[in-house]
Amino acid sequence: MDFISLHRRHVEELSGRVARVLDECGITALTVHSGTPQKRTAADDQYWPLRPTPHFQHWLPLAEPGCLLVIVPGKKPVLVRPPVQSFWEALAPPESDHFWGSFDVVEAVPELPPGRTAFVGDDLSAAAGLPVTDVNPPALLRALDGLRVHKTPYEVACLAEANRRAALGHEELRRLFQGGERSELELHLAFLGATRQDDVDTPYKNIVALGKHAATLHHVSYAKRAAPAQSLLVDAAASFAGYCADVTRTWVKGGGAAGSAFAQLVAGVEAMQQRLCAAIEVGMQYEQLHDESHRQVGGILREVGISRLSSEELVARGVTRAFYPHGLGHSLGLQCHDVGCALRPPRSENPFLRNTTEIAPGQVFTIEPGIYFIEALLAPLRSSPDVDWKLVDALASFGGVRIEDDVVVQDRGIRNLTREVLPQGGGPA
Ligand SMILES: [Mn+2]
Repeated sequence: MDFISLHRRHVEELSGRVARVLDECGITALTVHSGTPQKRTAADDQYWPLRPTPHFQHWLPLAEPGCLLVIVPGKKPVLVRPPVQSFWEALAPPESDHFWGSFDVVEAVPELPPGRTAFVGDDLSAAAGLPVTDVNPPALLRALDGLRVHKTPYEVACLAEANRRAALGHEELRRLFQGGERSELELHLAFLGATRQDDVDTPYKNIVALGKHAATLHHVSYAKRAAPAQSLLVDAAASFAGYCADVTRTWVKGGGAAGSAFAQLVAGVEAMQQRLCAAIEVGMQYEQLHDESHRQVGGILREVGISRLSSEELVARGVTRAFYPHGLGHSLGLQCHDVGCALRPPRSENPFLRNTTEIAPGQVFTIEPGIYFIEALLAPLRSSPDVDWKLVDALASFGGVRIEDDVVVQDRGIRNLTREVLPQGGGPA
């Protein structure tokens, strides 16, 4: 189905769901503001590019400041799009025109029905001039966040397109890494070129880490000079119509005993990531899958020879948490760390887990296990005789491995949006 029809159905479905939410909250009409550019510093007159309010983008991919969406149940949504006054800068036109047909586009705020009208948006000063009764009411925001957990077919198509674009960048970086010595900055710029994105267009700052830099989970301070490295971790993606892909790949090259041990580690994480994807079932707690990933990390540490303890002991003694400190994954959509899937906090031993939902059809989330050599986390274990510290020190120059895909939960099993366009999760470049 084309994007025009998919989007029309998306707005129909969203209209019905929002009408129910408004009714529950006793609200008659909803206004959603697109946002206002933020100043980079108070001292100068430069602004960050607009990141539209996600609740606005849930309806349409328009990244223009000062727009207002007016939703009155039973009526066609109205888009208030004030004429542009600035002659200093011109707004980029939307990349695709598929969404216009679902809205009445006007220049001034229409008359609102009597009753309560809610304002939803980041810029509270924009609410001041509007005839609204409720500004960002928490119960309504929670309910609207909840609507974003279940993705419509339109949203899944946008996420699939974002993955298709991200794959072009990952393929290019794998090729460049395999071909010779490159700096991280050069690889970052090559990713932008291959995906036709400016730095500000990416869904999150590209993570490009050669060698030991991969031990920094969010390595974004790129080395500017080329240097020899046997491993490359790239956590970078693309977006489409406001929807974010989030993809990580880890490549290895060269030989040596440590090189082959690291290659074995990458192969272990790749196989484990695929087993976890295959284990996803409707009705399962996401946190249960996260716990299973720790048992499997324990198994890999044993297989590679980092420890002779059983995987159960490695989990119980907290060893897996030193090598794998982050969560298995998070909800994905209009935000890279999307809302609505962490309504309750994780158990205390999983402090960084951002998804604690029961897995349900229509959810989109990442599956991204990893194993790293982070000295600050390993230092407290150094006195333990149960870890082969010589091997750990030899592997530390590779930094670590992470493999991340974006998956859609279906009635049975999943659709893996990333593997459809990027079949390999990592391994020899
Ligand atoms: Mn992620």
